[in-house]
Amino acid sequence: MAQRGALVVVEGLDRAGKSSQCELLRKSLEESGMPVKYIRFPDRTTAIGKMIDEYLRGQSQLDDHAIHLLFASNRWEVARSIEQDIARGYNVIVDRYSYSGAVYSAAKGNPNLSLEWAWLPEIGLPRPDLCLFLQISPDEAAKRGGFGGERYENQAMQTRVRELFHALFKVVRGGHDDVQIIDAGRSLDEVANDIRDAVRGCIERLDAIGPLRK
Ligand code: 2DT
Ligand code: MG
Repeated sequence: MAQRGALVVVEGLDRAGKSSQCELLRKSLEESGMPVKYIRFPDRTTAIGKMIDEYLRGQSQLDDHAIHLLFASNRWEVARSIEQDIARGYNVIVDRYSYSGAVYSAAKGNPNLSLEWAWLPEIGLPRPDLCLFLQISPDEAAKRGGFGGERYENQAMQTRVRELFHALFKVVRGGHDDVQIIDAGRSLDEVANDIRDAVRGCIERLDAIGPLRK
């Protein structure tokens, strides 16, 4: 059987360049003859994703816990297909994943929605072999243009999200080398080179990592 693919997650704040970098990574892997699939969360095309989209665009109101669980469900509904793609040898690049899920919900400041609570519905999902956190300073983010009109796209939320991403990565990093922080304040090419090297390193380590983890 062919070697399994790698599950690579790209995380970061808004305007860190996640989507551009995912596209560059996809191209670079494909050019080296490696099979690739790209997915992003939220996946707004499914029934659950449409509810998320309406919420984000301010067209519906939902309890903080309810929307949180919809975001998690939006991952669970494709968990099996991710596992199958990985088993068939595809390297799956994921634009936002459980980390955004836990952090954005906990950043709302609801006293009944802690980071710990927010993480629970993520347990059991396919675990990334590598998570690249694209780090960008508030100044650099501001230079890259104003906020869009969606929920969460405001300064207070972004500041809290930044703090919580760091808090979360401190926990998940313990004992693992599967989270790498990338300075995304540099040029597109510099960032892309670091990402490509990290992902190639991960693909080379797959034998040592063994089967896809939960
Ligand atoms: P995009 O701007 O990347 O479309 O994201 N979010 C995302 C959550 O609150 N929970 C999640 O589980 C995920 C994946 C981050 C839209 C917004 O949705 C937030 C920004
Ligand atoms: Mg956005």
